[in-house]
Amino acid sequence: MQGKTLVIGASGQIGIELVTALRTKHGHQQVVASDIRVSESPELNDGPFEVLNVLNMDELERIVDKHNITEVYHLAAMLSATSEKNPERAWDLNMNGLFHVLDLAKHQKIKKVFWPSSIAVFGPSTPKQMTPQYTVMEPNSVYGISKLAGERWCEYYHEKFGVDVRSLRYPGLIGYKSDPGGGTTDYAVDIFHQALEKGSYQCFLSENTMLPMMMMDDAIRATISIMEAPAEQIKIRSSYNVAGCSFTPSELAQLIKEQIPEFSITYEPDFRQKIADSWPGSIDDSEARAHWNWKAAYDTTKLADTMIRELRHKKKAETLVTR
Ligand code: AKB
Repeated sequence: MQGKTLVIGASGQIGIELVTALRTKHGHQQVVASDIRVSESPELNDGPFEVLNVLNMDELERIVDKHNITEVYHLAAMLSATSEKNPERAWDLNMNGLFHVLDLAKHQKIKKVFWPSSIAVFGPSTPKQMTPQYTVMEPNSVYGISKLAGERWCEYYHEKFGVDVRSLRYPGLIGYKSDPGGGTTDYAVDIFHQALEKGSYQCFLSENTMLPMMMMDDAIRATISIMEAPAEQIKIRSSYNVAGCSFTPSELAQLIKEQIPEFSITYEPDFRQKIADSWPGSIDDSEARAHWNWKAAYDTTKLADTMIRELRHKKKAETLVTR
């Protein structure tokens, strides 16, 4: 019998969209969604769902056995801003969750693992523009340190134990179907909601903070592509740079103003500014392009247009339902 796929951390920003995409592709019963809490999301509840704390190894193993899981997308993690406030919990979740999944793969319980890394693996001493795959990496955020350590462990488990683990260094992810939580790049999603609801936004990063970002459709496509690529094409087992587009808050605000002329923005940088200042402005993803044919489809203008159009539809539909 064909094994099933388990998505851990399915209620998060990527999880909801990834589960939907995987279920459309492989069939609803083939993809088990899981998260630490019961989900109210209709997208997750139209197929199997399990409550799972990835820090509980016995539970993880029980669910893997129960559903005959052969592939795991392990997305449960604490993001950059929340991690700064809870360093020990962040380290525990981000590292031990990964070890549990890698150990199951080492013992052949599961055959393939996806684990997300982040542009947070880079630090203030990393070259800022077109940051290459291989470069100085001295992250100074709790989240970045955990992601860099995770990358080293992924490569180690591949080399030593033959674990088929694949990973991407996600930039900030921008989508209209699900909300981010606890990240430094979250402003670039919130701004669209506030622009449509209130016509103004107070940004927690300064106006010229350039960061790498990616439309969620691109991120889901990259994730599924790297998992489907033949093993010999995956030549990097730590994590691949992937680029979408790069913009500053003021550039994004300008694009929003073109469609919502009354929109205004103010800047009140907080502790997240320091995290953002330590990250690259743009990413060189030559290896991902060469090895498994990666190419982003969304530039900043297409991203902004899509967000505004889709959020308008969504808000209109919500108003009709509540009437
Ligand atoms: C965050 O801001 O923490 C995340 C990330 C870049 O990994 N979106």
